[in-house]
Amino acid sequence: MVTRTSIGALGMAGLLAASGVIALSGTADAASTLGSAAAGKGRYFGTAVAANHLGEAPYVSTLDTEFNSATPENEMKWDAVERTRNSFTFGAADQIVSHAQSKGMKVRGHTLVWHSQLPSWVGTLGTADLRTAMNNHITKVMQHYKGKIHSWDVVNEAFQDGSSGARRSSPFQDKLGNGFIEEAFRTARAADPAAKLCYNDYNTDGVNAKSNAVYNMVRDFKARGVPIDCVGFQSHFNSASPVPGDYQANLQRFADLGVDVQITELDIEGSGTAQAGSYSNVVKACLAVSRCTGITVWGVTDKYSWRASGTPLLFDGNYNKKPAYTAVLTALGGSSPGGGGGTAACTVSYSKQEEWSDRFNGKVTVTAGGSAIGDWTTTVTVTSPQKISATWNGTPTWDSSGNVMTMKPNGNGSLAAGASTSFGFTVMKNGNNAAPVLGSCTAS
Ligand code: G2I
Repeated sequence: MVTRTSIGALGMAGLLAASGVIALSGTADAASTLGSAAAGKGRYFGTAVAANHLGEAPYVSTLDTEFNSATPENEMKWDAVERTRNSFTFGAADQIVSHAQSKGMKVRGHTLVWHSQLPSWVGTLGTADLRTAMNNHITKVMQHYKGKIHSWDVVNEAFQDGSSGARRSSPFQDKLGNGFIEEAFRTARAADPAAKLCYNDYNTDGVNAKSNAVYNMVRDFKARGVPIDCVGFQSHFNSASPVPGDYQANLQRFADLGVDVQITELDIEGSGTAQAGSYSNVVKACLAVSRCTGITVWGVTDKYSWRASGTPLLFDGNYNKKPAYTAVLTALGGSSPGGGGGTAACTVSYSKQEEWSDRFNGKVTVTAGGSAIGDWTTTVTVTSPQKISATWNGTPTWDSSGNVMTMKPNGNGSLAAGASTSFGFTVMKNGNNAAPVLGSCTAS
């Protein structure tokens, strides 16, 4: 492979090193992101967010570009905000809430009363003390975020798996009895009357013994005037637990009780067209249920998923859009720039090549979609203070920051349907080893 150093790149990078602006390709239009496409259908499209990734430029740019709702993945849980009794620490959760608010995103609150990620002191309390502690926790956390949280998971995962339909053992269940759920919802309503109050669980996505038990509880709450506004369906799927055939019917039967339904933690293990098809089915089911108000996926990128080896999310570890992304966007009625009605005219993928202590080489493969293309363009964004010092097999131009490279072919850019070509570049790390972010591929 012939290496051709781009003088233009070096010059621009050197001149504009100070600006530090990160930008994605400027081709996005109203319905070309998950959030904007969902908004067009009157829904939100959110993701779980982890505060410790908010310093990673491609993570943040993907979050900000694509999503219009955020759920703190761990930062609002009991062990994070009240590790010691009545001593509240909101730093990491506040970071996510302020970031989301500054970008105009909604925030889902997750979660107030849950048996897991519960500090051990809670389990040592006697009944009366536990009741006080539970209500104090709900009240203090909700008051802190009053007016900032769209929906709260008030109680999470209170039912057992399997056929019993019974409640799960927890300090709350074991000491306060079945009534703890109702009490938690009443306390929550008093603490922030504007927030939607949700019950959230997994393995309740189809009609089964566990979802029947939740259904009966919600029906009882509605009949007795216990405040509940929504039910969250976590929707963690894999080959052993695929999207149920009666997923939409199950969402609908809950909606028919007079509550909103939300898909709260969606991820689907797999890859390629199979994964894309499952994602598409979930989105279509939500759109078919008028009270399904939004979808949250459980993370931005496969590499930070709680089950990363199952690659269950919409962006791969290098923040490339996966087929599942395109399927979701298409199901939401959006389309990728240059996407020609859902099937991308061309796609791009990134892989890291050789690496040295001070630099690494990247390779971008450009692949034509189902039709031949005459030309292509894509962008590569690096994180300041990184700089691209050399390129090969392409013709680069640069934005004013020097961090965004627009790459076109050398000469003839035509590709037959399904055919690929690639270009390469060297990234000077300057202390930062983040992977570059690719923009969409545009074909003509
Ligand atoms: O397990 C998947 C989800 C099921 N429904 C409730 C969700 O709250 C739950 O999220 C996961 C997070 O995605 C994980 O990130 O909850 C896990 C804990 O139950 C989270 O994992 C924990 C690890 O177990 C801890 O070791 C780690 O310190 O994440 C913590 C923070 O990174």
